[in-house]
Amino acid sequence: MTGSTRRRFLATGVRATALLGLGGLACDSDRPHAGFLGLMERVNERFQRATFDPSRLAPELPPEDESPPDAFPAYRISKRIPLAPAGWALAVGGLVARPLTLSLADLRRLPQTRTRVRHHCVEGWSAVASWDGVRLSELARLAGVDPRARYVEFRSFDSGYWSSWDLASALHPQTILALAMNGTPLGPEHGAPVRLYSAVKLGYKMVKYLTAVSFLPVRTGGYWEDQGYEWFAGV
Ligand SMILES: Nc1nc2c(c(=O)[nH]1)N[C@H]1C(S)=C(S)[C@@H](COP(=O)(O)O)O[C@H]1N2
Ligand SMILES: [Mo]
Repeated sequence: MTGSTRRRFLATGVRATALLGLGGLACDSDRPHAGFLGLMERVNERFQRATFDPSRLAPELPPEDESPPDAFPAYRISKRIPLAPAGWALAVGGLVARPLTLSLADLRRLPQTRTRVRHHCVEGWSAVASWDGVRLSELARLAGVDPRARYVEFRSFDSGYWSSWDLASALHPQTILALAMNGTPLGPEHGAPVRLYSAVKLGYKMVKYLTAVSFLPVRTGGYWEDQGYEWFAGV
């Protein structure tokens, strides 16, 4: 499959899974991934994990492909723009040898990487920006991730929005904690002070307004994932 065929195939899959999942939700609101649909979701995760190639880089786009700033939609679940609480710091923990508490200044001192790829939202829009920040693999190295960790959970101060990822996608070289968008510090619309950004996932996996990153032995869920959206959501 070519990249674009695969993307179209996956996008259709995501939409189908979302619809099926929401149907399932109506029957069993406490356990959206229970029963047959839960089984299908697990089969889907296995398939996606098996076909995910952690060494394959998504093509980086040239600067001229960047969408004008007002053409990059901002999306969040809170009615008002969430503002970082006083004394904000990012907690990195779970199955790690050295739990970390990182201020924005700490994150700025770490090696910075840029990624510029197309952003895909399941609501039907896409846009391009460049994102600068610290590779999640760098944080994993600093914290000393335990070999028993297989998943990573991301929490935020945006009405509790959260998501969880497979470890391989989280450690992909184009998965970063972004501090800047299009060369300027991240604004409050796009997740300041720090958000997750990645070339290998759909928009809803990239948690903005981060508070905590936890390495875990088991898979958890997420704000949209618990409402029936596909959990793996690879691009
Ligand atoms: N905290 C938080 N992160 C979030 C969301 C959200 O509502 N809250 N929305 C997700 C969705 S659906 C998308 S498409 C992207 C949008 O990022 P943007 O607002 O920078 O365009 O953020 C993702 N991360
Ligand atoms: Mo989205």
